Amino acid sequence: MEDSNPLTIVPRQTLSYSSSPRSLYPSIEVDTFTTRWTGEIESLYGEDYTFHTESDDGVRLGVKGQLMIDSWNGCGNRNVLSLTLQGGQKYDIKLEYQEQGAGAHTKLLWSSSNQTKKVVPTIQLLHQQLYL
Ligand SMILES: [Ca+2]
Repeated sequence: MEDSNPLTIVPRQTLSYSSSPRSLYPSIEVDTFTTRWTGEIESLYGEDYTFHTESDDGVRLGVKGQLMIDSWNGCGNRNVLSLTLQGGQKYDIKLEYQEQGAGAHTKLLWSSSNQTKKVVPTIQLLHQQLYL
């Protein structure tokens, strides 16, 4: 997949599919699909953040142009990434997800000393594009 050809420019939404994203985009297959979401994430505080991905199946997370979590061939993944962010800054972010079969879900959560662990809220995600 190339980033130059998004199929969908999505309204702001969380990166949390409790089932397959097919519920939102019925044109994709039930199994054996990949998605790529790109956009920006805006931090709230200048401090250390922990990003958490939860997915069935594989996931890759890139922040600031660097691949930070690479768990592409896993199943039932839970990954953690610690990163220092500046308050109120915007950072490029890319979340790729693949589904091989059976259950399908993915989530991007964050936590820091000033906020409890939760799905990254919609308002902190900007310029979203989704590649199916
Ligand atoms: Ca699966």
